[in-house]
Amino acid sequence: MSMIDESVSAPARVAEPGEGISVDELRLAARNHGMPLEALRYDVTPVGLHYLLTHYDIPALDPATWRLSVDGSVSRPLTIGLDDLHAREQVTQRVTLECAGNGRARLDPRPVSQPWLDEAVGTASWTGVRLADLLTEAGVSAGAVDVAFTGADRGVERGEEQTYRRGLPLGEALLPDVLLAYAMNGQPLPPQHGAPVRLVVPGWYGMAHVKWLMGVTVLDTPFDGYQNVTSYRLKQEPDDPGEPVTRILPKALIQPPGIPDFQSRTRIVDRGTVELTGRAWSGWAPVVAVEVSVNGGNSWHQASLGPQPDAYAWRAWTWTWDARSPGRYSLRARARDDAGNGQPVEAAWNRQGMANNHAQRVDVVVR
Ligand SMILES: Nc1nc2c(c(=O)[nH]1)N[C@H]1C(S)=C(S)[C@@H](COP(=O)(O)O)O[C@H]1N2
Ligand SMILES: [Mo]
Repeated sequence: MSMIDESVSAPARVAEPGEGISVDELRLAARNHGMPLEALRYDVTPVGLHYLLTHYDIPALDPATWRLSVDGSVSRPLTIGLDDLHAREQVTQRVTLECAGNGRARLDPRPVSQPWLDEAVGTASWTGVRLADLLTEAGVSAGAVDVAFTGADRGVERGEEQTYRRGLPLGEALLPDVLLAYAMNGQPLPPQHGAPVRLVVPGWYGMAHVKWLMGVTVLDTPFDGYQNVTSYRLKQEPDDPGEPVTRILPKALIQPPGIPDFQSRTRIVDRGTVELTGRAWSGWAPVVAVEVSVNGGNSWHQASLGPQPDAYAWRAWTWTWDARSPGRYSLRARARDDAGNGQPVEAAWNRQGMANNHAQRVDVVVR
């Protein structure tokens, strides 16, 4: 690790009251695009519409010479090429990914970082091999506790030069649904989503799904890297150690109805019956209820749920809105999962703006 001057790498901070989004944040937002919300119509998000987040640069890896090492506290370290991965038993799973910073731009005060509103989400069909199969082949030592996943991308973050690296508790890494994925929606991974191979940890927020994977290292001491110990923590004060960000809290999104106003994206619909639809997901347990409210208050209407596809993929919901009177409305939706987790209507504040599952608001003018 080397430290870089503060003029190059600003310390974490929250915006001053009334401080607008800066050019630096806009630059991040333009690189790390969201999913256009009309793409909530798809069961599986087309690759180019899936949200994207990359801390540093997209690295260029040659699939022909790429090798993955599986090492650390194992009895038989492995070095594996792409052909070798392709020759192994293949698994395909539909998984909803959401960035842990989704919703951050609505917090007040606003944590200065990638300024997501509601759109840092997407669902893909991932194909690859089970991580557990490789770990079993490598022979995990008895005292192992964590597994570290190292990407190929390097940069500076809050003054600390680093390679993107995340740790996962061994028990989670051994779950049978964790994949080393080499295909997305049936095609080889595109560069921006981690080519040639990325980790997919169904149910976890985005940061766990390490792209451009180069190394899997079994550790017999807890992983203490930047992306687990400093970043991705739920904390109120800068020096508060905080709790780690893990699985995705339940969330429902509304596919915005009608047509948008270009600038404000306020929706315009004709009065009458409006079929509202959207998606809901949770990384803890299947979604069991979605409710919709019109103009706030305590009146929540039960939506109908579509089938639950794979365990960690979003499910569709619908609710018929009787929008008979012209006027301005604000629509909200909230989901609840089978583990009893729900969604707050107002955002719960934390310093990094992580894991915020407050209810989306869609403004609609009925004409
Ligand atoms: N190597 C590497 N992996 C990474 C990241 C990164 O910057 N580098 N970003 C993470 C974060 S914060 C998110 S939200 C997801 C985004 O995955 P996507 O761009 O395929 O949607 O990738 C994760 N994996
Ligand atoms: Mo993220």
